[in-house]
Amino acid sequence: MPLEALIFDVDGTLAENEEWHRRAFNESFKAFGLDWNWDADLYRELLKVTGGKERIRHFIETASPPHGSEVLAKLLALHADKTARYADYVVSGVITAKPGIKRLVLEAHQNGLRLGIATTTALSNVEALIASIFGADARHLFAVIAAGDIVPRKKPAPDIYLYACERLGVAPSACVAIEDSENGVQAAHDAGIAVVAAPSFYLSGDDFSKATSVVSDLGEPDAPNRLIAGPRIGNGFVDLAALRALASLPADEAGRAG
Ligand code: XBP
Ligand code: MG
Repeated sequence: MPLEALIFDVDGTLAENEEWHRRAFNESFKAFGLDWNWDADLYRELLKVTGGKERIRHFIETASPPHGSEVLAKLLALHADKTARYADYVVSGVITAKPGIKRLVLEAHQNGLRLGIATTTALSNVEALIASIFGADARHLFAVIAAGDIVPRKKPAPDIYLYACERLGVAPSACVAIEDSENGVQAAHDAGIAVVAAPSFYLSGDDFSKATSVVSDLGEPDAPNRLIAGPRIGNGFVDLAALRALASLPADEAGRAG
């Protein structure tokens, strides 16, 4: 099937940014008078639960921290505070794009592919991040931004990818997804989409066996990437030609769910 669309995950894929989410969560806990701290090891575990609100709820239900039930009653306010703090980090410019992201998005857009985003993070976070990476006109690069609570079941459910495909008007088999996590790969795979995975810092220990190809990052012509698993795509960097070749693989070779 000819490649018609690329769908990008956000956190850990466009940027190596989970550390800034973690800091924002901890700052909000403090601002709400909570003596909670999500250190890096705990956060790696908690990232198995996608969505910030869902992650806080899971933490309360499994770790029984002090004031848990009070926090559940003001979960939306706490999460809104965290979102505002994360946005401040994005606007400050400390969060930059991962290798190859800008190059691939612009190449695909210039060549008429449809671009989408499928993420569990809040819409405002996505808009802030893409504006920071691509500039004020960023919104026009992406035909669809599927984010946050737009679907009731977050990744690893395939819903957000199916929603993005429907809104893009393309069949899943005509798309390639770019992901950084097991949950994200699972979601795209179960939607019937071939996936290129570039594991992010926190999620490098995830199981990426459902991805078509696993690379260290998307690479640049002057900073080649490393193939971790699956068929080689591109020669040191992932470009449109490489993704077109990957999309034309038969479903079994591309590892697409039928
Ligand atoms: C990763 C997530 C998000 C972020 C926090 O999203 O699981 O929940 O950690 O963002 P992605 P929110 O699908 O882009 O990898 O607090 O806005 O949920
Ligand atoms: Mg991600």
